[in-house]
Amino acid sequence: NAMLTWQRTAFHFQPEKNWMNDPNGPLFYKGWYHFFYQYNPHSAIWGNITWGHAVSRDLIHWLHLPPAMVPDQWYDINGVWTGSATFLPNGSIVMLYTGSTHQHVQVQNLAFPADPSDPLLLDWVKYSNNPILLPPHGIGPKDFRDPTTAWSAPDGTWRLAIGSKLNNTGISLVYKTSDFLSYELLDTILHAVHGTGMWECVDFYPVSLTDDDGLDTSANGPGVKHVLKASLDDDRHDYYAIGTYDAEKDMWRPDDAVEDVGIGLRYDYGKFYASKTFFDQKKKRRVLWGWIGETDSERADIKKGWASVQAIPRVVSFDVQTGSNLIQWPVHEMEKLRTSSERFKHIKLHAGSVIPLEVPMATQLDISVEFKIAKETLEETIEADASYNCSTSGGASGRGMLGPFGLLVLADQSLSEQTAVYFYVGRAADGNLQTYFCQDELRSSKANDVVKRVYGSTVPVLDGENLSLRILVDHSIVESFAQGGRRCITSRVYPTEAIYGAARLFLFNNATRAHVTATTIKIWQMNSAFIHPYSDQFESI
Ligand code: DQQ
Repeated sequence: NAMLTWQRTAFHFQPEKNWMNDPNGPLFYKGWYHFFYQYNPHSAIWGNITWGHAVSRDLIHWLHLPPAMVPDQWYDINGVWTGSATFLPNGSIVMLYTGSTHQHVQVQNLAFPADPSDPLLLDWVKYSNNPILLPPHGIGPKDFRDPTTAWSAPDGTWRLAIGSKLNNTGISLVYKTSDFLSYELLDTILHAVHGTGMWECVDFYPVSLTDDDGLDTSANGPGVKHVLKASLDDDRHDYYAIGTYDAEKDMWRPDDAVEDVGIGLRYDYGKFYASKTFFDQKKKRRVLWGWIGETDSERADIKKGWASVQAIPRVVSFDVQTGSNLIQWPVHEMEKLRTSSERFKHIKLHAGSVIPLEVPMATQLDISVEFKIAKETLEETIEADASYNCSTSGGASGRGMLGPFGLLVLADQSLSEQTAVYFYVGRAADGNLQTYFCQDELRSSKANDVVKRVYGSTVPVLDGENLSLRILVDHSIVESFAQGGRRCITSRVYPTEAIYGAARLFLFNNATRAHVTATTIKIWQMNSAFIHPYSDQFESI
């Protein structure tokens, strides 16, 4: 059971025990970051859904608080499901959430802080006239959930979006309200994508084209684009697209129809779902929370007494360099957990080599590496490899001329267990180089009840750029960022041998042709975050 204990994370958010899923209503209020989440207080599997609650000064160290809302009304007795917070101009908070009724119908409800002067927002009141919205005509009673944060429209009233589907078309409905008590369904929908199924946890927000600062959800105008995100119930990934919001018509259109919501970009190509952003007024940034589920068995989860973690909160911004994707980067506060570091320079990785990186411990790490492929190898490689696909490639053991190369994390000395994070470079049909970023879990664990995959996608690499990786290793989670956050991949892994002091770290180059140099390597040991259980003494903070 030392193995099961080891799997608990040190700096990724998780409750003290039991089941967690979606992030809910994240917000910053009177000096505290609030994080609510879908929680089962009674077991390590989904059910009895309640809003768990925790607060933090810095998004890293947390105080657990009592549940904010429990299923205790006819309109949410089968679950206090996902919702979002909206700040009114006077600074007060409106919380909208989905309730699953006594008849399992999905309805929308309203709640507010019982005592706005309490920075910890310990008590929540459900509105006496709940539910405020029932599934509209033509929408299935179980296809109507997860209200967004509201934004203000040019006419001075509010808008909010709710995900649904019509046949197999994923859609986002839009409602208009001036007081959050009565609502009007607009005849136009925000957006629809054929074949994408039910849209869960829709998120809709502006990004600035001119600077890195985040924008308030109501911001619009020149120099602003809008991101629409949907969590696809059918394939369990979070898809976003960047586009233009017409505030007069209440419709959004993707910049590039091929990269539309549900068929184009994902926030994360690994395990990452039901995410939600909020605007952090304190640091003028937009922060993304995402649920990282388990990929072991329910039996194992019950045995260990808990399930799921949250990704490290990520700052999201528009990538001005490519103009076609977001940048996601761990909040800078997490760098406070860095302790000692190891630095290496110019390590040559000959084709076919594996090189150990000596670090004191390899289970709580923040790793950053840059790679350079020798120019000659690039020029002489004519191989057309346009059809490479991380997921079907067979992973890090498959060999091509220019890849795979990267790191092996949570590996044991004999490499019998290893999680590979790597690049693979191919030549597309048009003759240009195409870079793929992949994460291979196939050998991550000897346990036989674990789902193991190879995840990944192409990643944009601009002229003159080196290839770069940042990898957060935290016991059973590997969260990786390529090219400064243009693409992300998160894995849950369950090593049986590569744990505690037996965990190792390696560089590898499994290419047949490419000589690769790891030009700079920085590896930080990471402290554990303080995660405090709740006690009444916090009420006096
Ligand atoms: N989880 C919630 C729903 C949401 C789903 C229920 C997404 O509101 O659609 O726990 O994971």
